[in-house]
Amino acid sequence: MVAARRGTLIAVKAFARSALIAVVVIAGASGCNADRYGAYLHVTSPDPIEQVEFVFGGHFPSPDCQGSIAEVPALRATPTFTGSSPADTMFRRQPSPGDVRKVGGTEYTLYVDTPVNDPDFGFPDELGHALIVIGTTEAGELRVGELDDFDVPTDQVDKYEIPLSPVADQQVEQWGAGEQRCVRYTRRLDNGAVASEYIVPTWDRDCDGFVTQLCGNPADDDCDPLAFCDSSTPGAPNCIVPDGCAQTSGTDDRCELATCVNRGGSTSKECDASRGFCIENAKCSIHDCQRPPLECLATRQSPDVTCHVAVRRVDRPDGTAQVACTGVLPGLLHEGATDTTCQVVEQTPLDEHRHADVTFSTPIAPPGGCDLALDPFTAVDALLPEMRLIVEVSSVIDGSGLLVVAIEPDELTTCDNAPAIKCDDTTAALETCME
Ligand SMILES: [Ca+2]
Ligand SMILES: [Ca+2]
Repeated sequence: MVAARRGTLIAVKAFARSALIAVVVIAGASGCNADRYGAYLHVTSPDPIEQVEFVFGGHFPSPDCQGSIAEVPALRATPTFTGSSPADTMFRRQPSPGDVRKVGGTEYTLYVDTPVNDPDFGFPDELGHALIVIGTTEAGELRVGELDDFDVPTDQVDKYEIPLSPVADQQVEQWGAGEQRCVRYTRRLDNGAVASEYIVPTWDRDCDGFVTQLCGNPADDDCDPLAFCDSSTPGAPNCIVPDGCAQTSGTDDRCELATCVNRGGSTSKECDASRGFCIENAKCSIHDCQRPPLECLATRQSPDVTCHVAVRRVDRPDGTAQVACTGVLPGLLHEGATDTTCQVVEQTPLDEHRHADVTFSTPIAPPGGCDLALDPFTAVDALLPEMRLIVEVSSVIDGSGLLVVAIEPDELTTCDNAPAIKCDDTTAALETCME
């Protein structure tokens, strides 16, 4: 047990390069008579605690770093919890070597000095957006409190009270290792809603130790950046991801997909044998794309063919939307020999925030080649945003390759007698890889 040093400053401005938080500790006593400018966080527990952990959360740097990290459903960031709520929140963890402290008694005060922005981050990193405090009793039970939107002033003293409360086991989840581990805290809000707050490392949101960094010093070491891989267990879920790697072959000009493996004992991902899917080399740069590799490849290619599909505009409670006209006839996608077959291997909205209710298929076209058809769908007002498809085309006579297809919704005032799908260039050259 740490002896209380009432009213005494133990450490002075211990700025950690990666921490951004300078803390001075006043243990035990509630009197903050030092009163340096900054914030005093006074934690009280209903019963004695022997450890307290301060988990500071900041906003994600999405405006400066590409990718909308904050919009990713937080649900996927946690390994065992399956609940989600529209009121869920997610923050980036702002670690400090002093986050976890041994204490004794029922109260503790943490002094927080002016935060110092680390220029390596490349984005503002102000303290005070979110804080979860986790106390641990001698019996190992948790006592939890939180504080949002507090200030760390440079010209005055702000004192905050953070009462801790007992929690049920399922309310708190911590995973990952060390100072950067993830925290989920699920609780009932003042408005009655149950919601979770997640505080997770900026570049390792699933806390499996494999990093995906979009700006600053880019890194691409996680086969699935939003799924926890327990690499200490052979065969654990999310550690082997089919098509998780998009890699350039060293001897020729092709970008190929391969199985991705996150293995224990390594912080990098490994790309195993290709499954034979490849595309032109110049388009393989997807290291800054948060979507699965095949979706990234689909949305970043220049389309070989553009197909127009009839839609109409409908008013929805959340705004207007384009929905597919039903019953439209297929259009000729690719002319070829009579033995030509086509298969849609990827179809995804160009804008990752859009949702598509429709899928496409490629029936054999009567004169030879393949059609592009809208699959029969049952949803009324099925959403059809601008999309990209990757279609594999093969024929004994003409060889095989890929077509990247742009789906352009053509808006009509009515779907009565809507035209068939119209693909602009039905003789586009297939994209093939050099053997
Ligand atoms: Ca990760
Ligand atoms: Ca992962």
